[in-house]
Amino acid sequence: MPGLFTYASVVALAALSAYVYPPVRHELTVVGIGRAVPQSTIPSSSSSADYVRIEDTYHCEDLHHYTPANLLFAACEDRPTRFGWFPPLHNIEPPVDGTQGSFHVIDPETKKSIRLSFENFDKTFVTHGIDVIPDPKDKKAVYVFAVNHQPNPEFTASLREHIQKSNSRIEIFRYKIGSPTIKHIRTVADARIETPNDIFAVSPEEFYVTNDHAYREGLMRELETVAPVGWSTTLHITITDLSASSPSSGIIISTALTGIKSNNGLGHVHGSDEVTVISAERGILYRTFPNTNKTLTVEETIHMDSTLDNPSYYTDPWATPSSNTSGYVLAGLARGIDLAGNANKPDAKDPPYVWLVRKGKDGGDWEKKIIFADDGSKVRTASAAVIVGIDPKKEGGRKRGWLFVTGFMSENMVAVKIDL
Ligand SMILES: *[C@@H]1O[C@H](CO)[C@@H](O)[C@H](O)[C@H]1NC(C)=O
Ligand SMILES: *[C@@H]1O[C@H](CO)[C@@H](O)[C@H](O)[C@H]1NC(C)=O
Ligand SMILES: CC(=O)N[C@H]1CO[C@H](CO)[C@@H](O)[C@@H]1O
Repeated sequence: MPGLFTYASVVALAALSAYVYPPVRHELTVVGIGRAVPQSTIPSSSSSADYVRIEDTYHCEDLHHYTPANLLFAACEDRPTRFGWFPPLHNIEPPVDGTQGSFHVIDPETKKSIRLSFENFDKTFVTHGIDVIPDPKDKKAVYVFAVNHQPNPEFTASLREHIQKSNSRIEIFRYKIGSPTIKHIRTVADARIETPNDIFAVSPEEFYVTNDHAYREGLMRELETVAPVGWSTTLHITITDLSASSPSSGIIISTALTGIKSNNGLGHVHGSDEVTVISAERGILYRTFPNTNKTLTVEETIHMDSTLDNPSYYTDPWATPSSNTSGYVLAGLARGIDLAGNANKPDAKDPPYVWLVRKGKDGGDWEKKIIFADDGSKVRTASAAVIVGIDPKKEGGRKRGWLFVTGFMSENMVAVKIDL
């Protein structure tokens, strides 16, 4: 989830330093200053054979392809509550009681979305990043970790000054593949989990979570947004008791990574212990690896020309040494600069970009190509994108795939057939 750009402050910063400080010039490109709204890469004449608008996918922010069962998992708000209450976008009107988003499972073949109902969970659920990992004890089940931006129950319209407005936390669920329900296992909450954004689960008892900002609101938050500071953190959490009923018990928390500006989405790379970390506002992908003490060390950085969100990794199942389309799939905004002004506007359009970044031939430089763009009318914003490959035998030998794109401010998810 990209953070907050205050239009006036970014413009002021731009005017002051664009010609003086080259890194700032790159940041201006990243947030899209001077960039026109892109044309949609979805052909206007497309049929359902190559473009599908997926029904019942309102404000689904994060999306995962769980390959063992070939299912997509998404966490969705289902209703327009984000325009009032969504702390990551600094929309902090006191929310209506009992707002509950949901998980959806989507079959990539039929492109039908099914809402799961909850077992053992009737709490407010304001969705954000998720992760889905196999249950090591049951091949037919997964654990689903999800950020929940619960409001502080004491925050009301009449009591809004000097109060911490959000009680953001992590919810852990278990899901039997094929079931219409998903079961709540426990909640994890701690004062150090302040502005949680995305989750990287290692096992049912261990995960990483990003705090996208050090400050929830106020002047320091504004400064943190515009200044070249790396105040965000990634935490490592060990769960010593998966059945603890108190959200703060049975956990051990340590800081795994610091020094990055707006660390945001986290991603897995198939067959590797890499933890991919994204700086949303700076458009940088950090390839990090865990140490034995669970801290993360950055091994490589890849700079992109737009803001970014949750990374995914596509493993080409038909890869050969001479034809290999595996790479990072990165969703972002063409004009991140407009986001703050649009964050509470139901009718605004925020044009998305999706990049595929792969290692060049013979291990050379990273090749970065835009595989999807829209003017914001078919999909508004992009927070996650995944590729589900198509067997080249069905496409006359061509490497193609279905790209699923979701946006944190989008009324629906789309699926579009693309060349890889
Ligand atoms: C963790 O291990 C790394 C790599 O060995 C080391 O650089 C770092 O200082 C250690 N951190 C802590 C908190 O022990
Ligand atoms: C395809 O490329 C990825 C990333 O460089 C690599 O990990 C994988 O082993 C390659 N696959 C084949 C079959 O060469
Ligand atoms: C940690 C996390 O939630 N990252 C995920 C972002 O979305 C991709 C695509 O589904 C996942 O593979 C990542 O694990």
